[in-house]
Amino acid sequence: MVLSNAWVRSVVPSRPAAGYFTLKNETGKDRKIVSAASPDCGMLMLHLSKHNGNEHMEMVDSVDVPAGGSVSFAPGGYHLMCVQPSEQVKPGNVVQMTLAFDDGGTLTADFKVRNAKGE
Ligand SMILES: [Cu+2]
Repeated sequence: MVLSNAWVRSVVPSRPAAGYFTLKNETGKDRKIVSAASPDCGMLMLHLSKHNGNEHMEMVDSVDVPAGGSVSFAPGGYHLMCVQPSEQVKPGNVVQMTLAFDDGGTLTADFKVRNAKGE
């Protein structure tokens, strides 16, 4: 699994923040992301944004990452929802987040915190 462009958008400190990344599956086997965790988030949930007139998002149980393929968590689609950001979650900082997979494996990476404009 190769993770790139990992970042968190912090709009208002202490309000829920969304985490984004691109994950490439080079394991040769289909995998699913089944959960996520971070010491700086309280709960870290898998969310999917939907646009049906209003901004709306729902929790998902898992996200497929097919063998040889990749998945993008990006504004307007899948994201990690950092429910209770710690004081570390502010633009310029880096926080660690861990993804867990259906085979029991995990991947921990540094996520750069950016502001509302993604800067
Ligand atoms: Cu969300």
